[in-house]
Amino acid sequence: MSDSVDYRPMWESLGLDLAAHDMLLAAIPQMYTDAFLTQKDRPEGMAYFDFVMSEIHGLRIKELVDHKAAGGKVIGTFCLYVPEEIIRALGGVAVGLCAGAEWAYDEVEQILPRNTCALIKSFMGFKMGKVCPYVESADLVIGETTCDGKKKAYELFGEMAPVHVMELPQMKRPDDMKLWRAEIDRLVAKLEEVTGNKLTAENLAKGIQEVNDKRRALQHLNAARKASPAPISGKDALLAVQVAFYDDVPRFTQMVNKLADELEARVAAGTGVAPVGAPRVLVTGSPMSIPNWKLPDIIEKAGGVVVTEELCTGSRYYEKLVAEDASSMDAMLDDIAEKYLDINCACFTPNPGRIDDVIRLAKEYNADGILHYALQFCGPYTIEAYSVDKAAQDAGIPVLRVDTDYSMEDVGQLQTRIEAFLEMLEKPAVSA
Ligand code: BJ8
Repeated sequence: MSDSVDYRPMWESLGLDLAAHDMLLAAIPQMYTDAFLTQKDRPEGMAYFDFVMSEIHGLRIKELVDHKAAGGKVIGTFCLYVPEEIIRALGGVAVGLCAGAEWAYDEVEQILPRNTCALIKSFMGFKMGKVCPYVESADLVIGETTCDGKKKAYELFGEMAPVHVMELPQMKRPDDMKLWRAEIDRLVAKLEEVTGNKLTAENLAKGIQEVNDKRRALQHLNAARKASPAPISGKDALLAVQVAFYDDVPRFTQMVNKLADELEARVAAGTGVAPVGAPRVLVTGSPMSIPNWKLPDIIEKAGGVVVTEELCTGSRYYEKLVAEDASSMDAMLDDIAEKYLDINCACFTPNPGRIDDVIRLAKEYNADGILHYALQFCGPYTIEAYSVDKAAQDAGIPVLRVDTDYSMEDVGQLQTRIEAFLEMLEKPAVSA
């Protein structure tokens, strides 16, 4: 955090618990330095992300406060199914809310079962502990009926903050699409009420284009990761997607495109972050919110390189775009409904698209192995791991299944398992 600006009055005005927030801010820099700043041969373009991270509770929050002072609204989200295009079209700023670290679990476990997944406990803990300036800036939080844990937690969250829950179908039949399309209309009505603005074909077309540009920039960046040696670490690429949920959209797009250009030049020059033979890993499963860098960090410190992520903080976020050729507002909303229902979250049944994506991405990115990561007590991803494993075996790709949470207690054991997995993936040296 910048030393020259005192953000404490701003945090106080947002209602943060300053003492608890100080403790949180004291922990993150060491974690960040250890995971990111110790990496060798990082692309220069990562300096922007280092800066964003250093100001994630400072300058970015100041921007949100200024936006609100000018009459704008901040809308918090926890899930990929919430259409950011509509929020932007109505003059709102969408922010992904804190859910990647253990916080105030003692309080959380007073109201939620201990065996609730870490992501849910985390977002409840950040709210109950009053340490997340994003959630405290939000004029509205949008929830969704994805997994049972989230669905029920939003009822409790709604007692502490204004929440609007979107009903997400759990299947993808034509009637489900009708329900989902109606939910999009309900969201538009709610956001119009909160923002005081009216959705039009013009502002929606702009929202669609801006968010598509952001996703295109991430596609551009990630395309470079197909190369060997990989021009960027998995940790840095993950960080770029994590920041996509917080940052100003046009600025982020510009900086990611700049980084992607640099990666193209690195690929052309054969510059990598890991040796050519380093085991290439695809990571798939539950989302990884800031500061959950645990698994990519272990993989890369053990000599592997993560080359792609089939995650909500990965390809599920940037691979698909909203069509840009609709001319009426209704047709644009149809396109938005279609694009979002096409996300392959494990909350859906059946969910063959995710399995296909994992295998396709493993091939496109030349992954030597797949690490399936499920947050402990996450039923959808833990159960779907079986189908991913089976499809990968059929495709001849080794899989390591890891169930973990945000604590550091199992790091030693995970290191041992991951090192053994990477050893198995190492290609035999070609003799002369
Ligand atoms: S679209 S993955 S962001 S729901 S890890 S809370 S599923 S018990 S986060 Fe998710 Fe949207 Fe799907 Fe993506 Fe429940 Fe599992 Fe916890 Fe989860």
